[in-house]
This record gives sequence, C-alpha cells and structure tokens, in this order.
Amino acid sequence: MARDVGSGLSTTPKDLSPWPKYFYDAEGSRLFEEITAQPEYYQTGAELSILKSRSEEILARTRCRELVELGSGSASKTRALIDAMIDANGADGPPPRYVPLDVSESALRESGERLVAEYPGLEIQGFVGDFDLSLGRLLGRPSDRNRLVAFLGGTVGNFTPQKRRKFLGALRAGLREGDRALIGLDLVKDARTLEAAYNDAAGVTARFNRNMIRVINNRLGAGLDPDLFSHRAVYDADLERIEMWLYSEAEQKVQTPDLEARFEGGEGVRTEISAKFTPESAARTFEQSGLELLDIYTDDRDLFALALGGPA
Ligand code: AVJ
Repeated sequence: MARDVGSGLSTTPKDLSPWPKYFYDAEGSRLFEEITAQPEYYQTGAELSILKSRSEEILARTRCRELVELGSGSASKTRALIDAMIDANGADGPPPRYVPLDVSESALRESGERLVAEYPGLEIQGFVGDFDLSLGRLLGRPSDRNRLVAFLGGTVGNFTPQKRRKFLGALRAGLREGDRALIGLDLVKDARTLEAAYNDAAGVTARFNRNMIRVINNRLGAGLDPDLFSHRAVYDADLERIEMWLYSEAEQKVQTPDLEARFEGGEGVRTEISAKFTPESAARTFEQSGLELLDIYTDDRDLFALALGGPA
C-alpha cells in the first residue's frame, strides 16, 4: 500500500484512482451501502430491477447450473439469479450450485448460512479471495456444469482501461465453452444525473471519498487532515467517465519512513474513475478481451445494464 500510495501521490496530477480497493475498509463499505440508499444514486436500484425482471430470461438463455459471483458481499442482489437458476433446472442434470468469491470471510459465512437455510436444494461453495488474484484459480476448478460468472455492481467501471482489459481477459481465459459472463455496467446519460449521483445532497459520497484519506492515515500513519479535503465529482463526457477528486484546502505534508509527499494549497488528487458505457462501447470493451457481447439487459429508464458475454 505504501508503494501504491507513494506512486499515486508522486505524479502530476496526483492520482489514487488505480487503487479503488483502498476506499473499502469497514467504514468505507458502510458508507458505500449508505450511498446506495441516497435518492440520487440510481445504480443499485436499477440493477436490482433488471435482475428481478430479466433473471428468468438470462438463465433460460444461458442454461447455467453454477452461478459464480465475484465480489459477492452480502449477496443481496443475487437471489433473483439463484431463484431463476433453480427454476430453470429440470429434473435431469446436476443440482444448482452457487460459488461466491469475496475478500470478506465474515460476509461469505453470513450470506452462505442464510442461503443454505433458504434454499435446501442449493449447493454452496464459498471462496475467500481477491477477484484480481484468485480469478484464475477460482475458474480453473474443475466443474461438470456450465457456469454463469457474475460481476455485479458496476465495479469494472472503477478499473483503469488497462486494468479492465486485463481483468476481462483473465475472466475470458477462465471461461470454458458454454460458460457465460454477466457484467454490471453503468450507462452513459446526461451529465446532470451522473454528477448528482456522485455529489448527493446529504454529502454521503463526500464522506466516502474523504474516507480514503482516513484509510491512508490508519494504515500508513500519513497524518493527513481529512477535513481539509473537499470533495468534487465531475463527468468527463469525452472519456465517458465520472472522476472523483479531493482538493486540499491548505498545504499538507506526508512524511513517514515509507512515504513522502506534499499537497499544495488547492491541489487535488483524483481518487476514483467510474466509467459509463453505451451498448457500442460495451461491445468494444468485451471484444478487446476476447469476449462476445451476446445481449445487453437494461432497466426501463436505460440507467444501468447487465452485459451478457461468452467466449468469442
Ligand atoms: C458502484 C462500486 C462501482 O463507481 O458508482 C459510488 C462506487 N463511488 N459512489 C461507482 C462509488 C462513488 C461505485 N461502484
């Protein structure tokens, strides 16, 4: 982490956006959950409405009997897919199986125990791991059934384009014939709607953004003052992405054995990118990683999409 933050703070402009994982300590995860409840933040509700209305169709089409979920968290959005997988399961063939991967063992245990109680016929095999490091091993497991690999929540949008290609390429490499990928993508829309979603009136996103400074302080002893940073999120229509920034209102220095940096008064650091897609850019993104875009499912307001892909 000292190396990541050190390199992120030594460029012009400062850029911590390649490491979105540093947002998500316990407080950051809690703040993100709080963001999803803000009226301006449409993504979670839109994705859930697609899952509720289209899961049956997705499972009927893919005929998968194993659902692999990357970054499953509390698995709160997954039930629609699990329900549809069970319903699409005829009497013949293997029973349905759910394979969640998450960095949090406690989240896996809790959601696993709840799902075991809720779905008697469902096999569940959870894995603790980072979707970066563990993807190859997870998908390399032998399996006697077609798999649907879901990566929900729009997290691929937070990856740099290079990282996105790498991640989707590794996902593609892990797919076998008959396997499918289902990826959540936020869609391009007017700048006002997008910027409102990342500048909510209650200030929750601002607190989420400043929490990255707290994480850096807690883990690296950086001694920055989180309250000196002001939050701003802007939509770049050319790059089709939201950028979140923190601007230091005053000069600040970081000096630890592992890390040295300074902020000038008014200097900013980019903390997150969140790419927005069109059906065309989604197809191109998939193609660059050897995936074929088979279908794209959207909500009735075209806010969010689930992109279904298979090996090209
Ligand atoms: C949904 C996790 C991808 O980019 O919208 C929310 C996180 N950042 N508000 C997104 C986030 C600021 C996020 N993900």
